Amino acid sequence: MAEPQQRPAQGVVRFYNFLPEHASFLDDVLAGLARPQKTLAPKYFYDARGCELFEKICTLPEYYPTRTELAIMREHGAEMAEFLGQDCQLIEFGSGSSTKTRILIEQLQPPLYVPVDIADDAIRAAAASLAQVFPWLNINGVCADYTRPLTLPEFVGVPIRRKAVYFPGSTVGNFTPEEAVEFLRLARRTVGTGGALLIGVDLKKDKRVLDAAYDDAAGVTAAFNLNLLARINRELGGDFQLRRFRHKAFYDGAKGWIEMHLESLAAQFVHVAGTRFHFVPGETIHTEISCKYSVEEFSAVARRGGFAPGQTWIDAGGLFSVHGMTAV
Ligand code: AVI
Repeated sequence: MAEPQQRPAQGVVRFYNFLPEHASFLDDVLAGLARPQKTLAPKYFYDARGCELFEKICTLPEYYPTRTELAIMREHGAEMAEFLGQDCQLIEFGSGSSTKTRILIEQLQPPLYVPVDIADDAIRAAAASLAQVFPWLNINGVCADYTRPLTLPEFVGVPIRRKAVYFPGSTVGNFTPEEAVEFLRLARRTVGTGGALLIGVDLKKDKRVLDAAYDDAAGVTAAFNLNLLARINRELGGDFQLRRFRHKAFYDGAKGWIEMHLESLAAQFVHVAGTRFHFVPGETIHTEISCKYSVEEFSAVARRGGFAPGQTWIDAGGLFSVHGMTAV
């Protein structure tokens, strides 16, 4: 466990909202549904209902990533803290509500913790519960889209030797490899030369295991995917009939990623905010990819993003990896 130089008895908790005033959900939906391959961005899965369903996914027997990464964190959290070093400001991309984050904070004892997420209420809730568990922790909660260039607020008066981005959950897999390189370049700018990255990455494995993880027997992932249409109905006045679409997910070995779609079961018209969209039977809306990497493949992506591979931790079953890397 890293020994902090001076740990305050009571940490300071602040919030910043850097989201643009103009909500882009409607623009993105209209543009995505107008494309030849209809598309909706996976970041829109996570309204309150979507977050609830995702929490459920994380506990499903078929969905191994969450429990596997958690076990890796439990076993190697102290080594990860050592890799990051003392007085390391911890910047998490994602709300920071997970048990993995708690393990890392417990081990690292960072002088400042900065959760960055697009969902303001998720940031506030996570900060409130972390402040209870770690009353000494300074928190700068930032509501922002971390896939865009970002200047984080300073926190004066605490010693910071290094900045580290923590990006658990294999959320990097929801970018194409090219997008992942771009994302890592942004993360590299955030931490600066000599800064660090601790990132969870799902590994390549048997197609049957992957297919089941994204199309579970209880239908929770299907409900999660379909909730995107329900959200458009709720928030944008859409008229999707959910029973006329079905969840479709499969691992494409050639591409190295899971593809998730919503497939139209009939010829139909759907309206969103007054714009009409036509579907033929079998036509799909592409909603997500989830890339799976070998350690070597991800190391190559990271190098292109400006990070040198350092240490990698993997579970005994070879399902999931966590990489500690340094910005060069
Ligand atoms: C958030 N992300 C890493 C999940 C994944 O595994 O790609 C999202 C998810 N989609 C369906 N199940 C889980």
